[in-house]
Amino acid sequence: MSKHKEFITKLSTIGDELVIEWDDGKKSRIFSHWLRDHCQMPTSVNANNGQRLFSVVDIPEETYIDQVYKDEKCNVCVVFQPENHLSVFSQEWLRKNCYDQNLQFDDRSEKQKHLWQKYSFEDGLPFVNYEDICKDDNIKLDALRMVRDVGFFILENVPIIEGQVLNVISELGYTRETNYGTLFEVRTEINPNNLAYTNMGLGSHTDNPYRDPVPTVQLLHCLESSTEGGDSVLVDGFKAATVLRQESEEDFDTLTRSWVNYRFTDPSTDLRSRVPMIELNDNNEIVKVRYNNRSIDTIHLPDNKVRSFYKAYRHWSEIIERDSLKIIFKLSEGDLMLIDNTRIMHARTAFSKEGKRHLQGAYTDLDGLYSLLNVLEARQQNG
Ligand code: NM2
Ligand code: OGA
Ligand code: ZN
Repeated sequence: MSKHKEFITKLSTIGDELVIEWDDGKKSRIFSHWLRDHCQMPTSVNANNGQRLFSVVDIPEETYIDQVYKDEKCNVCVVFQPENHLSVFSQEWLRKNCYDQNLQFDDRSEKQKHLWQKYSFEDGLPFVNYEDICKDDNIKLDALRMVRDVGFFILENVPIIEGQVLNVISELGYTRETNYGTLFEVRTEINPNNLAYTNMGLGSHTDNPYRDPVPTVQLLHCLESSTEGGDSVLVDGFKAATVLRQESEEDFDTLTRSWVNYRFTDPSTDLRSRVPMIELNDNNEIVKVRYNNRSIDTIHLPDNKVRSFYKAYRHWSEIIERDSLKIIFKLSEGDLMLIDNTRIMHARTAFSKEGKRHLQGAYTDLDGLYSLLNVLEARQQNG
């Protein structure tokens, strides 16, 4: 392989665009302002941290490409006027970043996920051994990829010690403290402020839709489990939303466009939000679901929208309780389940008064987990 692999065969300009012809026959057309804005020179981005040193208004509105040529290292040199500014781009950078050859990337989108349903885990649920993620970054990376792709994993052999859930979080990101504490005890209480703290069954839900921003990851660590029942149920909320879209585009649209109020109150708390049950990105791809029938506040909708909302809401609620979408298992003592709370709905079956069931829960956020995933992935790629 030659040192400077030639993969741009021709450079030219047409109007306000740079035209690149690639050796695989592809052609890119890049708007002059985009190119000037993405200048990689040390006067444009800090050489140490890569942060941009100017704002878009610093680029003259009348910017145009005056000259374009390759230097002796085959980098692409572009001279912009009226600044008389030279930008040098590597061919690799241009190919990796130019907007017409690279699809918009959104690691939260349904497009980046492996959607699943009841029979998707015939080879077994995504179990990971706790000690392994602590000792081996490659296994930690695999676990983080499971969060990204299927939305959850179950850690096994987590020491059955109170507070351990916070040690698990510190392996992956940062604890998200809420009114429920840095961690919370999920067990039967007298006079609970939340139905989670009873032996009742809980329907499929995401946690804390009444909080904005919502905690994006939930962990539940099983310390004691000797009751009848109390099984865990998970549903892929993105899959459920795609089923709704297939069955009724109209109902799907209604839920993405109807923002509902959620609320949680106790004597020292009053949390309120107004959010859609299904949230889309700018490409109409599902990026978040929120659902918790226990916490929906008074529904305020315009008169001409209330009937279609109830039709869509009923349809959605019916889909997320379908057996064909559910996986059901029982957390054993020492198991810890970690779930993407923007995607995966969880539920539990009712449990007996006899015996004991004690989970410790806590929240963290996806930003920290994805950041670690990206760092570990880059480290793995660079050997
Ligand atoms: N707890 C367990 O979001 C919810 O209200 C579900 C949350 C109380 C922190 C329960
Ligand atoms: C919760 C919850 C599930 C369980 O605490 O948010 O949904 O298994 N608990 O008790
Ligand atoms: Zn919950």
